[in-house]
Amino acid sequence: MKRRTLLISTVVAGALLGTTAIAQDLPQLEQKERYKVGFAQMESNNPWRIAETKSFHDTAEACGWDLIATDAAGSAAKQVADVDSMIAQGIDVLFLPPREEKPLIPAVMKARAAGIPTFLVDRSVDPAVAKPGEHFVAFLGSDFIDQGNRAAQWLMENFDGDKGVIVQLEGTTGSSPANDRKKGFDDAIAADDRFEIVASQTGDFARDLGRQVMETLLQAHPNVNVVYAHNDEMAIGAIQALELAGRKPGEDVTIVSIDGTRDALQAIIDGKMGVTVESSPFFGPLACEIMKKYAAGETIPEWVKVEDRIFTKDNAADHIDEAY
Ligand code: GYE
Repeated sequence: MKRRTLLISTVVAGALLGTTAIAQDLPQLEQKERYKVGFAQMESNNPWRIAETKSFHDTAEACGWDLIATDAAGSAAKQVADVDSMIAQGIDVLFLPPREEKPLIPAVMKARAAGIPTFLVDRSVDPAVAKPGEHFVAFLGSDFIDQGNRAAQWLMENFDGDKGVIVQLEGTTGSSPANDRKKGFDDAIAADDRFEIVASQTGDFARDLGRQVMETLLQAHPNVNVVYAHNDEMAIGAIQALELAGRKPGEDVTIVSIDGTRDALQAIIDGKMGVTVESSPFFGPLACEIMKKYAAGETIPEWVKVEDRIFTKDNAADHIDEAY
């Protein structure tokens, strides 16, 4: 069965904190047949990003979008420039996955000043500076702290050795998923004294860098027997490095990760990876739904939270056909 829509639960966290979006303060969006929509992608060097961009393209026709999609090729500065160019082209609405939490704040502020409603998708910006309901409408995405937490929980429940020596491969430095997936995992694992995190380094969410960093860390910590990667691409890179070094991922090294890519589900089926906590890239339909509600004058929660599943050997084969 194909699953191309995200499960969401809307969290009105703002209401509890007294910071509910005051719709009239934000740029409005009129109801019309067609919209000029900007989607400023950060990079296209991995299956997750490619699937997300495709999801926006696949949604465009049905949602009445004339879509302008750009690719910042891994540069926050180019992503800001891409948003500038979209503003100059007169977009009605902006969907922005900010590569890093701070460098993309100027893009959010410029869109706000130009009167363009902005929705952050899949990653967020530093909430101390740019706020939902004020500078942008809402963040559409996962709870990254919870994802890290669930990866740690699975490890604590399934690790059968005496001592877990963990290497952590972090995502892009300064990005919201890297910050929060680290926090969620580190906080949870600290409660179990079987485990020690001996190294935690960035692999920039990229397979090849994940492999290189793992190669280096293996030399410094040959006794590593757990790898926690902030995404599947780095986990697959780590598996390659481990195998090259004669290790047996899934047997003498437990691999835990996040995303749910096709290669990760295959690695689980092959017994090389233990778990991947889902982080879905299929944001197009959700973006359409929330944009239409906003145009209709509905109040949008500051965080439209995506519900994530978990993939293990018990269900990976059931989901590999829908993976990307
Ligand atoms: O996990 C990763 C991608 O921002 C949630 O970014 C996203 C993350 C995803 O590069 O694979």
